Amino acid sequence: MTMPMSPETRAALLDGLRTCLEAVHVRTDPDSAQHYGRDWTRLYTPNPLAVVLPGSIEQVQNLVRYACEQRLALVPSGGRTGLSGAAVACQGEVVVSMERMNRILDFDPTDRSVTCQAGVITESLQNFAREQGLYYPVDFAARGSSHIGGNIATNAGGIKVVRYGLTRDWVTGLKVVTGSGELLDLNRGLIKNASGYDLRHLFIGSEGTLGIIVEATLKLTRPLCEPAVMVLGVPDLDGIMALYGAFRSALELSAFEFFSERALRHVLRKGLQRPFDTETPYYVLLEFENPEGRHTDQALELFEHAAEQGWLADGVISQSETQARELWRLREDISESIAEHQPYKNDISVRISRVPALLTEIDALLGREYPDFEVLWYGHIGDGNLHINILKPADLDTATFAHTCGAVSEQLFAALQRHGGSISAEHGVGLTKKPYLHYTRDTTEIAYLRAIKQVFDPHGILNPGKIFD
Ligand code: S2G
Ligand code: ZN
Repeated sequence: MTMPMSPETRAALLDGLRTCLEAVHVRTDPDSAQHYGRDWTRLYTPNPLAVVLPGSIEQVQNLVRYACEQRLALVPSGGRTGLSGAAVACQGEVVVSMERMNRILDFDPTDRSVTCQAGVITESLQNFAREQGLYYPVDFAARGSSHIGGNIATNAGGIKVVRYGLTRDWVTGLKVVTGSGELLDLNRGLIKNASGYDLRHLFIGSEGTLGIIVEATLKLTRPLCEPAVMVLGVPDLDGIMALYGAFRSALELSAFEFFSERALRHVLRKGLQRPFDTETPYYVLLEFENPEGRHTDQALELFEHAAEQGWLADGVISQSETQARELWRLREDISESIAEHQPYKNDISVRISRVPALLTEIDALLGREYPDFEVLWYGHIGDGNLHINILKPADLDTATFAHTCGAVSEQLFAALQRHGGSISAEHGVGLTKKPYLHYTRDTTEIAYLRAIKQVFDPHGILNPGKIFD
């Protein structure tokens, strides 16, 4: 816990912050503390010293230099849609919101690249790309709230990774203010640049602990042409990866997701329709380009073969863009439909080849350890990424529930370690997964992470306590 600050010290620090940017953008009201002091986790009480909203790179540099002088912790803040507490300010830190730095600065049709400030909303960038006849293919349910800067700081993945990869694969340039207040202008949009270490990749996924991302250059691609969506009813876990092998060998998949019947029931309660009459324990949602219905026959042949093999029991293929969107909602609306149950979330990954063995092992573990809890499975199974959500019983207090789930997480992560997996596939480490980092990174590697932190944030002011202490 931080030492209580004297009123005089607090007043002096706030005055100091007001020398870095306009006083109106230094907020200390309780509503701002609540709104900017936390992400989508609900395990921590926001308690920032202040929230500042810089409007320029120079102001961000002034803030960092002042924070260095005063040894003042800064929490960089985007859309705060994170699920690991990485954007939480509960120790008297200063939240540095990039909300005001939200402009698209440049677009080049030849380079097919766009340069934007960190505070651009993901969906705004996606819409801008569409207006240019192009596509920014990193996509997920939080697109309407998340910021590009936060997507880069967490190397956001989402629902199209099987074909388009992660945020990391689309960043061709990055401007970052380091923990010393220096501005780095990295790679500048180049496709090829063999001039030494590629520092941009250190900042991508660094969760605000190495620098404050202020601008990014991102490449764009051609749009998906008439994507078709199939939802398949799957009788058992083995069928899921068998379907993946069959469909990916014949079609260019842009998504391969799965979810359980339990997850589907929560989404249906919000008014959506079942994809078909048959109820099965699991469902696969896959998407592929289908210009003029060119691949429909092939998809239906694959469907028939899979049915003969017993990999699926029923299914539907979208007949229109509207139906494709409705089918996607069955998967994308899961997270929001269960939020009221304050779920304990695990977001794990293994190599695709290890998914069947891991699924079987974890299914047995969770059945044994969580007999009374409702456990939901869903995720980007095509990337080897599973989201396991345990819903908090209404009559169980949050602390007891979190402690119980945390104990099972130790067993879950030990199993994951045996399969060479990661305790965090896409949501990051932040605060919630920090105690388990050693299951994925060994002591040698963690020592190097700390050494890198020391280089870029020598005074330890950037998001201290996130990822590791
Ligand atoms: C998903 C969204 C956050 C969650 O739905 O793919 O990444 O609820 C998740 O786990
Ligand atoms: Zn996800």
